[in-house]
Amino acid sequence: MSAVDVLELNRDFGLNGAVVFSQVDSGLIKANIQTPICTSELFLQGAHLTKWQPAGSDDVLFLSAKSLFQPGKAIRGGIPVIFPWFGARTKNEFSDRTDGPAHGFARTSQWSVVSTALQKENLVIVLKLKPTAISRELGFDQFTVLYEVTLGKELNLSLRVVNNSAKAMQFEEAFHTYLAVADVRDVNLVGLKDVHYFDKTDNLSNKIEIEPLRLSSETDRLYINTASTVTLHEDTAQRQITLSKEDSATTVVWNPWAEASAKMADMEPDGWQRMVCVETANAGVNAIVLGPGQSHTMQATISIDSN
Ligand code: TA6
Repeated sequence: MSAVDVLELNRDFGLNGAVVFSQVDSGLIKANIQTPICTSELFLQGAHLTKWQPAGSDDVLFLSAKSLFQPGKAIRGGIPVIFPWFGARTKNEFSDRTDGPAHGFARTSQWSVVSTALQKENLVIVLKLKPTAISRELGFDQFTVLYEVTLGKELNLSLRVVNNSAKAMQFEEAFHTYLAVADVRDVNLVGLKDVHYFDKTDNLSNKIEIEPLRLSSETDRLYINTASTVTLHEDTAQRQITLSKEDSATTVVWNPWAEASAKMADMEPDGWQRMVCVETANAGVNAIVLGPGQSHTMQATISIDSN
C-alpha cells in the first residue's frame, strides 16, 4: 500500500474526522476512528481491530506492545479475524490439504474498504476479502468475505462468508478476541456451565465445564455446540465484559500463561497477565459447510458494564 492509497482512502471513505486513514512506519494502513462515544483503530491487513475504547472506559481490547505490525505478520492482540481454518489446517471431507499458516490467511491478507458510515451514534465500517494469489495457492479461489464492524457503546462484529464456487466448501472462522484485563488471575468467566470442551492442554480430552471458570495456568479450551453468552467478571476491576453471539457454535478460551508467553517474540513478558482470549467461532466439529452460492453470517456483540 502506498501513500496514494491513503489519499484515495481518505477521499473515498474518510468521514470528516470520524474516520481518518493513516500509514504506520511499516507501511500498514489503519483506520483511525473517533466518535463522541468511542475511539477505535482498525488495520486493513486482516481487517484487524486493534483498539475499541468506549468513551469513559479503558480500552476493552488487549494489544501487545511488542506486536510486529509488519506486512504479512499477524498482529498480537485486538481481534484477529480467523478464516478459513482455525489453528493448524486439517483435512476434511472437501480437502485433504494441511498446508498454510496457522489460523488461515485472512488475518494477514489485505482487505478492502467497502464503506464507512455514521449510523446514529455508531460508526459502521465494512471491509471485504476476495481471493488473493496466496489464497488461490492454498486452494481458496472462489469466495467473498464481508466484515461489518459497528463501533459504539457496544461492539458488533458480523462476518459473512459467500461460496462463489460451483462446489461445496468447508471453512472454520473465529473472532480471536483478546480482552484486556487487570489480572487474568482475578478473572471469572460465566456462561459455559455444562458445555463440552476439548482441552488442548490435556491431549484434547473431552470434558464438561463445571464452573466457576477461573484461570490459574495455561488454558486452551474449545467449547463446542454452544450458543451461550459469556460474561467476564474481574474481582478487582470496576467492569464486566459480556460477549453474546449469533450463528456461532464454538467458544474458545485461551491464555498462554507465563511459560508459553515467554516464547512469543511479539508478547511482552507480563502480557499474559493482562489478557484473556474469549473467541466467537465455528471450528472443529462446528465447521461450516456451504453449498454452491450459499452464504453464512456469524455475529458477536461485546458490551461492558461498570460494576
Ligand atoms: O485460539 C487459541 C489458539 O488456537 C491457541 O491454541 C494458540 O495456538 C493461539 O490460538 C495462538 O494464536 P496465534 O495468534 O499465536 O496464532
